Amino acid sequence: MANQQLISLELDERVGAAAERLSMSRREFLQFCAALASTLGLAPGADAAVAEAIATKKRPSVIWLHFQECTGCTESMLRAEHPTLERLILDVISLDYHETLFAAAGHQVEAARHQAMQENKGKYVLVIEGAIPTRDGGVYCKIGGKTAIELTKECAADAAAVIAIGSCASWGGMPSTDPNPTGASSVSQVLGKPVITIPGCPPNPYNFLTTVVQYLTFGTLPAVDHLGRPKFAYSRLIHENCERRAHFDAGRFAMEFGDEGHRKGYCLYKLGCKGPETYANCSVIMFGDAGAGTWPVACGHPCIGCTEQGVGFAKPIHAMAKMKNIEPSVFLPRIVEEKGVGATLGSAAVLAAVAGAAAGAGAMVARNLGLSHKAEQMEEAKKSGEKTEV
Ligand code: FSX
Ligand code: SF4
Ligand code: F3S
Repeated sequence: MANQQLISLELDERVGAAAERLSMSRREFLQFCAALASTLGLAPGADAAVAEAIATKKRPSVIWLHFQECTGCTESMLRAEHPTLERLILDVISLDYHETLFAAAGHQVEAARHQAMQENKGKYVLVIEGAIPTRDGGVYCKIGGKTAIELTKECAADAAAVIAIGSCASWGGMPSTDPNPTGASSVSQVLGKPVITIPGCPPNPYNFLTTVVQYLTFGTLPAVDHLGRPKFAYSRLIHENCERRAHFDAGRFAMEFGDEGHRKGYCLYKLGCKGPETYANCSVIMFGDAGAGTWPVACGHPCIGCTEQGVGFAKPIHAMAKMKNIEPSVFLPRIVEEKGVGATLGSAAVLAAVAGAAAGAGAMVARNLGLSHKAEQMEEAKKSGEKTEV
């Protein structure tokens, strides 16, 4: 059923002005707001509230700090290839302090931070990008004479919300990799309390935008899991919604980069894909609004688990993932049985792997996947013995 409230906004002048600012048509703007509302899992009718908020509400002041990182978060958020996304983020927030994007420098910049904090006391959103070095009193990252630890505490004191953006700020990320010489720590470790985390290296701009839009529209923050990750984005394993999932279930794997299976788009599990143990929505929303195929697995690279503490930058890229949940998504196409015995044996392997995963036996899963590999060999043998079907 069409949402009359949203449709009626198409004639609203405020919506017209917002759409013009963003170089969108009014309809595109409303469609985008509806998509954001449905990403958040909001009730019907909330899309109109989102559209009105983006079009009319005062943008929340954002103080954005940079510590130990590569600036990839900023690159992906605010310098996105696709101009609409970048403009939208900058239209939804008032970016009052950002070291990378500021034209000013030195004392001027520090003054701008103090001013923004004073004027928006208790109302601003603090975004932290990068890990915080804690060893040796935090001397490994200083800005304007203050350590990252001091700046984090100072800026968090009067913030309405703290968002740790990227894996570095969320759980230490790449800088915290063993042996972690600088004592790189997460924002919540330094503040001693939970914060919203949007991990990913880099994180997906939509997950940040959606979080901020919820705050702008309703003054609330999204529901989060035990690691502070918004549930709308991090409650499903990548493996549950992967476009290569049917190949996994059928036991069809790429065995080497560039081999036939890789070229045919088979599952990357045996090349070390960490999708089965990584919670994120990359496989569903992709990256950068640049269309289909814009996420690691679609490009032919295994997921390295960049959003997942203990997986990304911790497990070797080629190590096989631990299976957590191997129920296939109902949204994916079923296995095509007539494409050979691989499907039958592959399905058997999956069933056996369910038992293995339930018993927590990694070796069992590996053995069962070996069975899938056998299925592959049988498929090969079948092909070479018979005429190839088109
Ligand atoms: Fe880089 Fe951000 Fe990775 Fe870290 O993203 S993309 S190293 S998560 O903090 O800049
Ligand atoms: Fe996709 Fe990786 Fe799962 Fe294969 S193992 S289905 S490539 S997420
Ligand atoms: Fe990261 Fe894996 Fe997504 S590497 S970007 S979590 S597909």
